[in-house]
Amino acid sequence: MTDKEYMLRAISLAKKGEGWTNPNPMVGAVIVRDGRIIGEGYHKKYGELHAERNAFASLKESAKGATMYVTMEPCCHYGKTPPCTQAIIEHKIGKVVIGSKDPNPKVSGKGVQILKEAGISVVEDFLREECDKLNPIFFHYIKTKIPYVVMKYAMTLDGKIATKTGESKWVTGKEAREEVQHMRHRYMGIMVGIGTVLADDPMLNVRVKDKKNPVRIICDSKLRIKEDSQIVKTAFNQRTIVVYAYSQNIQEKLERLHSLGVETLYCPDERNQIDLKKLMIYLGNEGIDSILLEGGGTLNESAVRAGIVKEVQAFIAPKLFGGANGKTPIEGIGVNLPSEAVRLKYVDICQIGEDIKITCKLYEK
Ligand code: AOF
Ligand code: ZN
Repeated sequence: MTDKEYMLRAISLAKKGEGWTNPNPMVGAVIVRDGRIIGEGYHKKYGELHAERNAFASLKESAKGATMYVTMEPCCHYGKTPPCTQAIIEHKIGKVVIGSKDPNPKVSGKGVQILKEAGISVVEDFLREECDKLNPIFFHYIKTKIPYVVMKYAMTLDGKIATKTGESKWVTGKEAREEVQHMRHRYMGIMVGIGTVLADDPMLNVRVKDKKNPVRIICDSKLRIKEDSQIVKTAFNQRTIVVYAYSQNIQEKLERLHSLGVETLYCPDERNQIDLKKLMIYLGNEGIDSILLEGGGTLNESAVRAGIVKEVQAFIAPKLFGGANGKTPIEGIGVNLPSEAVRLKYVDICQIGEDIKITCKLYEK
């Protein structure tokens, strides 16, 4: 096997931690000696051993003089676990091949430095682009403490998310809807507007085995949520935060919601609408590193305007709904000129069942 193949193996190991490591990164490691993989591991779950230490734990022989391929710079700080650099030095690894840099201020180049000072040869930026693709959430969150927001929607080829009567079940096919279930596991939070809750009475949970549920965040400025909605009825099982912006005559309703297990957050802007930027700071402080924004069009528009959206994932179904009144992914009044468009950079396009998924990122401001 080549260096590239060993690193690709480390990347595929890292991916096994998807959804479980947040707000930590996904990391994979492979230990190779004399052309043989003698150990491998990945960061399985937040708070548990790092990839490198899991790789060492899998060894059945000494790793003296071996090469370690690791998708991210080994840490050198005492966090929930002791530094990986220490384990690498103790096991007398001869060479470390690293993909991504670790932007965590506690590491950020110091991991590499410690390894070099211990006489270990270090190769940096190896398959860096592929390794970086594992952790856009971590890279954003560790630097800003603000969640990475992914706006996701499903629309027809003529750009409708519902028919003129408001029906949206279903726009996309079975496979695309299953993919959304996996996406809900991947991100720590899921956010929708009250319009979607009143119209669809959704659960916003994950119905796939061995996956975890995201924290539900409902933007409900006038506190219209119904106490017999699916979301409120299941609030004891899945953390639910209802965000509101009006403060009149709501005390009793707030108390009832609290007794049903719902958390509430008063987060108004000067126009008595929800201040999404402030909300992101609050959620970031709660340890939520990523949010899947599932609409509807009004909240999507506010989120884009507030500048909180970092990535867009659009599912496009080969169908036409037509009608000037069919809902679109982003409502509001829109821009006047094409030159005023929010510009995105293309990341990926793939087919999922009969539908197409396009992923784009917003340019950093
Ligand atoms: C690694 N290998 O597999 C991961 C790393 O609180 P802790 O101890 O889990 O440390 C978390 C930090 O460690 C995280 O912010 C990031 O800088 C790094 N993650 N480092 O060497 C790993 N997951
Ligand atoms: Zn570590």
